[in-house]
Amino acid sequence: MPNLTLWGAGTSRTVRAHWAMYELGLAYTSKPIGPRTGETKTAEYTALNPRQKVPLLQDGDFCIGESAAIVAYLSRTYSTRDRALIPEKQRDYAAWLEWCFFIVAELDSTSLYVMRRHRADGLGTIYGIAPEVVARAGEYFREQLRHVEVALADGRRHLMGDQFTSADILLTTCLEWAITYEVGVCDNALPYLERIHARPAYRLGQEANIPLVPITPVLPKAPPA
Ligand SMILES: N[C@@H](CCC(=O)N[C@@H](CS)C(=O)NCC(=O)O)C(=O)O
Repeated sequence: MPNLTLWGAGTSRTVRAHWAMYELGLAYTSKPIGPRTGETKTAEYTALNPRQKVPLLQDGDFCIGESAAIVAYLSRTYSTRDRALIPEKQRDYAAWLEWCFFIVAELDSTSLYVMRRHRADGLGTIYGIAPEVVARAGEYFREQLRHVEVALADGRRHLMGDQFTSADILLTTCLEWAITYEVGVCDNALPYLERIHARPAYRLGQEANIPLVPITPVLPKAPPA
């Protein structure tokens, strides 16, 4: 019986791990701490994760951070014949890895997270409000999404075809994030999202990701006058 504890709730990164737990039918303890609440900065949490970020997974005495790595680890460790979130065949595995890196590097870190860091209603008060950067990052996101549009154009149900994988978890969170930011998504993404939203584990993962207390941002101290 695994001893799994998942730290973090309330963000597009934390939901990935909650959702994967439900896809794999795993029981786990949730510690729904939030970013910028001070909870990631406690001595207890910093000892577990010096990066002071969520999500973080504890599996017994093993700790792993980075949402994409957590879902990959869970899939690799706890997939069964009926529930597997990673393809087995070597080239399918390579293609899956390519999707994961593409989504995390190009869609998340280089586009959506850049927008979040520089939007006035995001983290702009910390990293600098920069409307032009936000607009360009949105355009870059749309350009990169061409890769998704072309792939889904052949009518596949999921990124890897018939098999739902953790790459679909990553992509869905980025598409939803882009819709929230009114960047828009490509045409083929809409029926794709409908298919994904019909998954029971999707809904359960969303519910598990609701923070117990509202996240109140801790703003940086004003610079000395
Ligand atoms: N690349 C990381 C990003 C994690 C990350 O930036 N998490 C944010 C919330 S989405 C966080 O924990 N920030 C901590 C804080 O500012 O207190 C992942 O995908 O897990």
